[in-house]
Amino acid sequence: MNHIKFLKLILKKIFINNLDIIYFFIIISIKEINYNKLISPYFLNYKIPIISSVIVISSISILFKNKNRIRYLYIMDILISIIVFADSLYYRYAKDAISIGTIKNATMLGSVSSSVETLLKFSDAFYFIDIVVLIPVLFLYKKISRVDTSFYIRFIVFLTVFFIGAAGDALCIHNLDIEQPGLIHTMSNKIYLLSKIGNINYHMLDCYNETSTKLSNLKPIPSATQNEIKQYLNKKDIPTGTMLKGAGQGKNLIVIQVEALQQFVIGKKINGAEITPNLNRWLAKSLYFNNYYYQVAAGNTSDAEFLSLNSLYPAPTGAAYELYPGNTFNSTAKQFNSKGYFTVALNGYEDGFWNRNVMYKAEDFSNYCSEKDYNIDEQVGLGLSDKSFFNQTLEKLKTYKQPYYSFMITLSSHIPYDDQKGYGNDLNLGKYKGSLIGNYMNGIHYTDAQLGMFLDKLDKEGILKNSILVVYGDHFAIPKYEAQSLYDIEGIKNATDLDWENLQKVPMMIHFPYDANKGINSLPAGQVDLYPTIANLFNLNKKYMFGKDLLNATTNIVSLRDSSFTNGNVFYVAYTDTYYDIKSGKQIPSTSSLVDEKKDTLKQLEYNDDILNHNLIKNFLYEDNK
Ligand code: GP9
Ligand code: MN
Repeated sequence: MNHIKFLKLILKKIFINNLDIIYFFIIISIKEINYNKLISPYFLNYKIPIISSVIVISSISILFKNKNRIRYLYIMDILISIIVFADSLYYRYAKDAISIGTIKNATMLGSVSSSVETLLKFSDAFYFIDIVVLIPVLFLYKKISRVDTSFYIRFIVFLTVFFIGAAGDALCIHNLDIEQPGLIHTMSNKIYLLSKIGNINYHMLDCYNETSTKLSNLKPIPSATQNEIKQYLNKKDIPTGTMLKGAGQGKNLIVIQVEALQQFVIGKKINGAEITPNLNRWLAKSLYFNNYYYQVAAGNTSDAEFLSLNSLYPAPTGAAYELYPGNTFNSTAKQFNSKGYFTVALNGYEDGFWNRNVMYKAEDFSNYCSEKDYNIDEQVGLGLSDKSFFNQTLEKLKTYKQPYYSFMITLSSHIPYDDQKGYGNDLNLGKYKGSLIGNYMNGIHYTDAQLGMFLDKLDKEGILKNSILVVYGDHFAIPKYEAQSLYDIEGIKNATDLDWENLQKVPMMIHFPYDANKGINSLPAGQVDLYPTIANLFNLNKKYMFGKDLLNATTNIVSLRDSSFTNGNVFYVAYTDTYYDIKSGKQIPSTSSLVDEKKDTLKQLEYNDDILNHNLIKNFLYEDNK
């Protein structure tokens, strides 16, 4: 009896002595599991990595003496809570996980900071309640006399607990590595990765990858790997046809990248009025690619440029424009320069936004007109109004020596789309009035009107007789947290991930002089394909491009940065590892040819990252010119 009493006393002592760790373990596990519930209803079973990672973090506290142990746990609680809270906000905004790359580009994410209020939920207070409530509790807890065990004992206990947690983590990471080879290193599908290994492990892995990539980039890449990549790209360079080859030779090239122009508004009416009447009219006079996906990652607009100007994929984390301005590119402007073209990029916003002032030099534009080269006489949305931008740009175009290559980026239709009212012929939004999607429809309606006026003027001035004109959207307009409004407008019930992906298209059109070659091309395509298509039209070389010449391709695979892909019939959604049949909308099992396509997507992304990290285009061009 005495023994039992003694044992009870010991257990009570251990419990009270370690109440701080037990409390920390429970509260952090709940916060972490709650976050995982938000991001991933599919993977709720993956509690082991979450709990294991909390065990690892808790185990470190055992090394400290009682007083410092509480401090350590309290600081970790604050830190983890802030991270989980920030991750929740970011997930609601971008349906993605924060990485070091995202943080590096935080200043570029103007649209996130402006939408923080809309993203906040009352339940977010849950992440911080304990931190406040704990202050008096900790004060009382400190008063309980607890004996500090010797360091030797603490170390042994630490090792044991740490080992249990680390083993759980290692097992989960190992299993994921078998299921999705390469994902742990490339982190190409961040949200899926996070849902499978938990928030703490994900951020630790991100820190590890960031450091190890930095270190490994210091080492040269083996020449065998370089050759392998070069050969892979050389195969893509083999011509597949001569359709419209050289059709633009000697003509101007005018490219307009339109801010947040998403495909769903094309041809759509709202209360009887067309949302984009001008674009609809010009698409009918052009070669319209209606199955064109944006392929951007964290670099948004800048990624759309990077893809379209270089036919390379964006960086897996962060923005390529921020990360690789020191690289050599075989860019569109570089090739036009060597053909004697005048090359210019034009955007009415801050000179250094998205690092453009630096990056346009790397991309070889001989001229760059930014905010400082425009008279900011009217502001709509993010900056200079599209109306004024187009009017001033037209005057600039008239002064350029022909042939020229001009690349324009519009501005006004930037999220939150609430500044266009009164600047144009406003739409009657009815029930959509005041909502983000309603504002967007009116915002893009404004841009459409300005674009229409600009194109009509180019036509009237005779410029289009001697120019190839390309217009496309940079990325989504409706963020995933507003997905329901998009489904409602499209009449989609019980939406699946495929429905979401089907809507992630942007219109792309090529207009030829005298409206030649007009029609619709439904080949699955993406922004990475623009440059090789232009290369065919202007007889440029197609070297070191991941994309395909859309005018001479009969099949195509569109790979997205998170390693999702589509061949036009099947869509592979990487973040749930699911194949969908596009026509029936149903999930289908994987086949060997789908697995091959998946492998090819992963290979391309890996090669792309090697090219970016080791500046391989420089080596390739150097070898070619030897
Ligand atoms: C600014 C514009 C905005 O010039 O391109 O970029 P975004 O926020 O859409 O990435
Ligand atoms: Mn944009």
